[in-house]
Amino acid sequence: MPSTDQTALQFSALGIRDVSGIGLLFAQLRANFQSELAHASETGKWEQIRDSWIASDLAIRANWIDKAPDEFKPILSREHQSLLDFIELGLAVTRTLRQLGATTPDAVAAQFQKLRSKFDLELGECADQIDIGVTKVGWLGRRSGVIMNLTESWLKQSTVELRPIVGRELNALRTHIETAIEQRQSELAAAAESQALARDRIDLSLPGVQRPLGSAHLLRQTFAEIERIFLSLGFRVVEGPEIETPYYNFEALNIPEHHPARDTMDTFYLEMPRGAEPRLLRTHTSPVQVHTMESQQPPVRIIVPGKVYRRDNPDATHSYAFHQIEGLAVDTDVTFCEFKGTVEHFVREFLGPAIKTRLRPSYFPFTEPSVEVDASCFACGGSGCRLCKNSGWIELFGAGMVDPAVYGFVNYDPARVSGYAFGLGVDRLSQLKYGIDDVQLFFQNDVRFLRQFS
Ligand code: FA5
Repeated sequence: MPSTDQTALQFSALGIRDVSGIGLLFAQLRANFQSELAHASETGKWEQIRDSWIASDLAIRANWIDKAPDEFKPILSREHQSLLDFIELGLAVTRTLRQLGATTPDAVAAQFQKLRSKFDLELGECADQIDIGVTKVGWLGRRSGVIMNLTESWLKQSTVELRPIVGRELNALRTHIETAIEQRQSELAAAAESQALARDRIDLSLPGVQRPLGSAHLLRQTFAEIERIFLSLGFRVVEGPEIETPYYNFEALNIPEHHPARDTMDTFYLEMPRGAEPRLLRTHTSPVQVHTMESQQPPVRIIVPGKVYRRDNPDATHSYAFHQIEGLAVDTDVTFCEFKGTVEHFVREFLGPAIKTRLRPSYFPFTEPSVEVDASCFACGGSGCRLCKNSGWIELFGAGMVDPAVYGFVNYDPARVSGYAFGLGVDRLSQLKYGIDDVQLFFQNDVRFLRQFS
């Protein structure tokens, strides 16, 4: 018998090093006992088995518990006790009631009550669903569960008089076991769920995750500001292509080939297939004047925000890619007065109500007369300082009345319509307004610079 063989060994000879080894050892003993018991019911050698396991019990105490190192003693005692319970239960349920001395209804009831208490104790010690599973198999298992054993040895072997009582008690015990297991299972599931909920609980007192919020680039803010002013005057925002033909960028704006104005607007040309019409990056937003007038009849009141390109060397006031907002108003009765009033209104809105405006004669091929719009210096109020180079005035942008020659390119009747146009350099206006001495800062993406305007 392997069980007794093992129990005859000293604990140190078992080669056990940890708690799980002890668990396995006792699991093995339980399995041995059960198989011997199954065999005993067949052969009737029950008394022999009982005696040999009582001997094992004594050997476990003497050879294992007493000889084990102190740290293993408690677990050995616990496992030993549970083995004894297991043996006692096994021995009880495989004998007949008569063998157990239960020959009256009260004695039968007492036997069942003992089992019920045992079961309740065992179930109460179940810590998780696995423990419950083991208990369930032990009590309800079809092959060698307690109920199955009771049916064979208690019910089937009982006297005719006691059988109804045994049957009733057995049923009551089975129902009790089933209900109690179910209840304990749902208790454990609920406990596990509330534990999980507690683990996952959102702690509202924790500091939030701070995500850095971006903000519009200063140039975008200037665009928005300028658009707001002109939208309030009834202008519409339109956009046009950045890749243009020389016709729209120059010719239709009254800048024929070899015109000296082209020298100030050299740009980047695209590589095109041989024979194809040349394409360039627009040097100003003015071509959108032409596109718009081609596609609609007056009245036209548009502003055109966008990117433009020139072959300029980068410095504090120049970039090869920069931004403009074009303005165009054409109708049957647009006067120079309306032009001047609009420009003055814009400058006051954009730079402040105290700012004065001055128009200075200038030249653009597509406006006649042409002007440069100057504003009184907002840094010194007009008395002269470094910003205005002691002139008291700051140059803001170019503008003028639309040259009648341009109407010829878009099939407008110059005798019937009149209008004005202007071209704002958005980068330069932002530089002026916010005191930025280098236009390159707009394109370097240094957040220390950008944050100042967030
Ligand atoms: C023009 O581009 C005209 N199309 C403006 C215009 C429109 C006049 C309608 C009349 C009627 P100009 O070449 O001056 O104009 O450029 C306009 C503005 O663009 C300048 O005042 C300046 O603020 C800005 N600018 C020009 N070149 C650069 C550059 N390389 N980098 C940054 N800003 C520039």
